[in-house]
Amino acid sequence: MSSSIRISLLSVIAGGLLTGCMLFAHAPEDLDYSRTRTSATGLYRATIRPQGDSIPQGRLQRWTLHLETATGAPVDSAAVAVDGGMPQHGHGLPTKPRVTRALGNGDHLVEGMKFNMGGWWVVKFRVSAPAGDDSVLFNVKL
Ligand SMILES: [Cu+2]
Repeated sequence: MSSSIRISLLSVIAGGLLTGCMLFAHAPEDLDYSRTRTSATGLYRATIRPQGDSIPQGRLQRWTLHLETATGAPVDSAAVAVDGGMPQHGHGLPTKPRVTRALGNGDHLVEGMKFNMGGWWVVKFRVSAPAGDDSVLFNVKL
């Protein structure tokens, strides 16, 4: 291999590393941190209400998830799975939060939420209800 080829290969590798680091440094600037969001295919509107309204770091917490249909009817009968993680770190949630019960009027209790570091998190709820299956994603910044 000639030395000029070796140098250009090295610069490609270095450039790739640099780009990777820059991706890790900042969350995308256009992220929507709204606490009310529409599900992926538009079947539901969901609102998260963290306990005490703020989202602490490193502490187990309960959330309320409010679900309604696109036309605003509360959704009480639903199976909801919780997933999430930090897209930039490639890891999931440190706990396995669960929706443990319906509280009425479209509200559902989410137990076992925990965020063990600062930064950009996503929390995804997969909803199975009579109106159909859909998922809704929230961005959370700690
Ligand atoms: Cu992380």
